[in-house]
Amino acid sequence: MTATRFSRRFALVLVAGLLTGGALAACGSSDDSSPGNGTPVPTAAKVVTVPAGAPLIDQDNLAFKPEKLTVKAGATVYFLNSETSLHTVTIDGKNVSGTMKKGDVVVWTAPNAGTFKVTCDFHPQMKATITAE
Ligand SMILES: [Cu+2]
Repeated sequence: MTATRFSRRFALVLVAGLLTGGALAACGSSDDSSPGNGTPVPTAAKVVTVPAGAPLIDQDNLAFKPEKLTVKAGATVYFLNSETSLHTVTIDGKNVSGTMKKGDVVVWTAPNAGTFKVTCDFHPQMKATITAE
């Protein structure tokens, strides 16, 4: 685990996958899909503390770090965007984060044992694998 150089305190969090309704103007995402077309986008944000030692994947230098993470099934995994580039957390093809700005933290819970592929909608080269066991 090497992603410990940044502060884990008081990061902005987008609660992944739990929020419905509302529409967030996805600033910066200018791909072929546009917001407001019926695709649910997480909107609410709150300040949370990432617990010390919690599973954490850092989005930095256009990469997920670490690229491989093993957790227990049901574990909460934190994702932090620590750079100015916009990113997403997309799990097995489903965007669970909306657009993440620098400092945003997204929480995702491994629903069961298995292997989950993590990608970013904006950067095809960004890949990580979470193994829940
Ligand atoms: Cu990205």
